[in-house]
Amino acid sequence: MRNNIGQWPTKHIDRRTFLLAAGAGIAAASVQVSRADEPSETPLRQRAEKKGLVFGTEVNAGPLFSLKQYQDAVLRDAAMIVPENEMKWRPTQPTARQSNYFNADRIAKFAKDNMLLLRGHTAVWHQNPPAWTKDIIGSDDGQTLVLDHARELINHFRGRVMEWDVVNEAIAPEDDMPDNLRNWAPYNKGGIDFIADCFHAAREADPNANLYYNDYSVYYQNQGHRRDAILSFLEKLKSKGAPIDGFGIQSHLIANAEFDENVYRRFLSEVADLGLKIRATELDVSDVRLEPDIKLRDTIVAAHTKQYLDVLFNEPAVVGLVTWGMTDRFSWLHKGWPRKDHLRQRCLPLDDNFAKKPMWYAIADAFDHAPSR
Ligand code: 9MR
Repeated sequence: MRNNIGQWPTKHIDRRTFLLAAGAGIAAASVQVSRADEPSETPLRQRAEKKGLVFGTEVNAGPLFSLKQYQDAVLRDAAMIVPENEMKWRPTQPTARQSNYFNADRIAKFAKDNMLLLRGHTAVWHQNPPAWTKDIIGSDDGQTLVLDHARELINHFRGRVMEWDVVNEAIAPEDDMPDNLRNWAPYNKGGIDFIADCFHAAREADPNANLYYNDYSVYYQNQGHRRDAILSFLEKLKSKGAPIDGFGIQSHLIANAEFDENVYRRFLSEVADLGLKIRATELDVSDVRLEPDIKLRDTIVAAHTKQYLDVLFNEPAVVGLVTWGMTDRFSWLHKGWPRKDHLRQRCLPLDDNFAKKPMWYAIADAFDHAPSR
């Protein structure tokens, strides 16, 4: 069945949207008197665990260690956390001779103290090398520098990180390079063999961590070229013997984009056929294309979340879901992709004041209806 969210009216809620919304438990969201011990309020982590899945969220050290409501929200709903920026290359190695794991270590300790699983994000990413690496990355020593960084980072967290995004966002068909790799010097010089080397380095640095390739924009109708490119890339990586365990699907969704359930279902099963686990690693739903009305935005965002997660959780290779934050208050989207009317986006499960939004109930409902693993 084809669901063209792009054609939903944005002023009035049509019957299909209403039904999806109702199915997502959105009615419950409008009941302001709900109590914490009611079944409808059962935390997301428990609902996920019941199905053999894991619910997690991205965290940022700033609010995590200064804002009680933020920390409470994380501890209530999440069984897994991933640092938003703290493990990236720029903050962890500000100069060639100096490593700084202060914030990343604090988050790792927080995970341990609270018995949360920890994802590592991310060892190899074209977007985040510190300024001092620029000339070296472009030179013949570039691949070695990147590999050494991956090795050192992953080794530092050995035994503490359950799963690493070893390589992030390496596919860019628009760059017109061999194998659809991104136009970045280490990829230009080493190709997929270099990426396989990154995975080998990661496995050596922490033999017990699960190793993921992480990427975006594989969900919608107009992203078929990226689906094809990523599938063939993963296939080649596997056939070269790279120790890769899973594919992280970022899931930065767009309310009102054209989503075909069958196309996405098929894509997930093709990834699974490669013997890979799948995790949605960065879910949020941008409302940039929607009219300002809050109720309407929340309803459409929740309905889209539910529709997407229902397809995702039906694929047995899927192991869980991580949202790119719990609360609208700290979403990257406000700066990364601002609305034209300058209103704040309502893209995450909790609003700016940590109240549950229809999106929270949509995730809850998707877990409740997910087949057990
Ligand atoms: O949310 C992150 C934002 O705070 C950073 O400025 C940005 C650059 O490091 O990265 C954002 O997170 C990205 C993630 O690391 C990879 N996938 C896309 C995310 C949103 O841009």
